[in-house]
Order: sequence, then structure tokens, then C-alpha cells
Amino acid sequence: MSLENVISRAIVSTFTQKMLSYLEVDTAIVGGGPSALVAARYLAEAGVKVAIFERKLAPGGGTWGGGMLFNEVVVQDDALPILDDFGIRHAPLADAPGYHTLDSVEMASGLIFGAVKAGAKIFNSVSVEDIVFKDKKVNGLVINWTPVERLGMHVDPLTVIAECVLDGTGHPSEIMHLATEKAKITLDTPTGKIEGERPMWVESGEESTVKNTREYYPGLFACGMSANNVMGGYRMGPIFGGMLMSGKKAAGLILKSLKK
Ligand code: 48F
Repeated sequence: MSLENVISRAIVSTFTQKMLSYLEVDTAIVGGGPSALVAARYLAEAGVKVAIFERKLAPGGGTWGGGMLFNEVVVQDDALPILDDFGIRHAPLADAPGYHTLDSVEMASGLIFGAVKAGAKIFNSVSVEDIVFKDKKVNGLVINWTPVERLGMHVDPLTVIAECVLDGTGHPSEIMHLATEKAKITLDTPTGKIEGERPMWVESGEESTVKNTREYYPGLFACGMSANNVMGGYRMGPIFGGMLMSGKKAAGLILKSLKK
């Protein structure tokens, strides 16, 4: 067999095996931003079969670019244990006790590597275009290749069955929108619908991101900016402690739900 053929066969067969074994998971996470990557790591570490489906070629979401492409971000004291778990370095801010800076590229790559090393699988360039909704329960995801989505190709999707679904899609809360608009689900929010993100207020946004990380419908959870959008929290810009703590909280809630 030619080496060209060896390489192609190896890739096709190992990817197929990987995809086959993740068509049914304990937890399917939509989006590979910072909150989702943290959730995936702690779930995988606890022995949960977890996969992330990320639309873009590179997971990491809004972490790479820091603030306005200055590739540094800020975190507060409370989030340091999570960074330390991932082995991501940080430095204290001399003029603002309790706050720290870190390199956003180290954070993005460290979170991705940490999640994968713990046993989470990441399927990149895969877009979630719908949910599986049976017997009034969210049962999984409907997926397609991002290039298919982007080019508007008329190609039917495939499905992934999951016990729990975590919406980590960031500001747009795409899965929550699908759930309320297509499945007509009433969310556990004041209006039963998505309340909508509010403008910038850093302290409030950081606090509410963690508070709003919840199960909003049986089997359907939200973390990170998605959770904040669902409950009408404020945005916070390039401070990431809330995102990291939201991911850890989501993992704990899902673990409890899976053990029921
Ligand atoms: O937005 P994002 O980074 O998620 P997050 O964990 O973090 C928010 C921060 O980055 C930042 C912030 C912090 O102060 O406010 O915005 O809430 O990442 C969301 C990821 O989800 C992917 C998207 O490409 C991005 O990488 N995504 C969104 N919709 C889909 C999706 C979809 N339908 N299918 C697959 N991936």
C-alpha cells in the first residue's frame, strides 16, 4: 500500500471510530468557548462521556483575542484555582489587588489541551443546527459540517443523542433559541423566554454569569455568556473569571443530574 493511501485510510478509519463512539454521549456541549471547555474538563475527569461540538476550526471562542486584539485578559482571585488546575500561568496586577492578567493565547490553548487531556472529545468545524426533542425532553443535537452551513448546501444533518445538553454558544444562546422557538419549550426564566443580554457592567456581569449557570429545562443547561443572555445579565468584556467559574459550576450541576 502506498504511504499516501496509508495516511488517508488511517485518518478516515480513526475519525470514523471516534465519531461512531460519540454519537451517543452523557453530555453534549455546544460551543467550545472558555466556559464550555472548563465544564468539559471537569465532566471528563469525573468519568462522564462528553463531547464538544464547535462551529469554528479552532475552539477557544472569544478567548484568543483578549481585549480589542490586545492578547491579554484579566481574571479575579476566585478563578485562580481553575487556571492552576489547567496549568495556565497568571500574574497579579500591582495596582489592583485581587486581579490578575494572563496571556489570552496561553489561556485558549491551555483550556483546549486541558479539556482534551482529561478525556473530552472536541469535534471542530461542526455546527449544531437543531436539537433532538422527544417526549417533551431534549434528547440530543442535530449536527452538520460548518462548511455545509456556511455555503448553504442542501445536505441533511446527522444526530448525536445525549442525556444532558449544555448551551455554551456565548452571546447568541443558539440552543436556547432553538428550544424556545422550535420546540416551544418554556424556560425556567421570569418570562419563560430568553430575557436578553444587557449592556456592559463588569461586576454585575461577572457575578450573574455564575448565578445564571443553571438547568433551564430538564436536560438543558446553559453556561457562560449564553446563561447570562438567557437570564438578562450584563456583559463584562475581557475579564474571564466568571466564564471559568460558570464552566465549573455547570459541570457540577450536570454531574448531579446524571447521577439522579
Ligand atoms: O462566546 P464564547 O467564547 O463562549 P463563553 O464561554 O465565553 C464568552 C467570552 O468569550 C466573551 C465574554 C467574556 O467576557 O463575554 O464573549 O460564553 O464561545 C462560544 C463558542 O460557541 C460556538 C462559537 O463558534 C464559539 O466558539 N458556537 C456558537 N454557536 C454554535 C457554536 C453552534 N450552533 N454550533 C457549534 N458551535
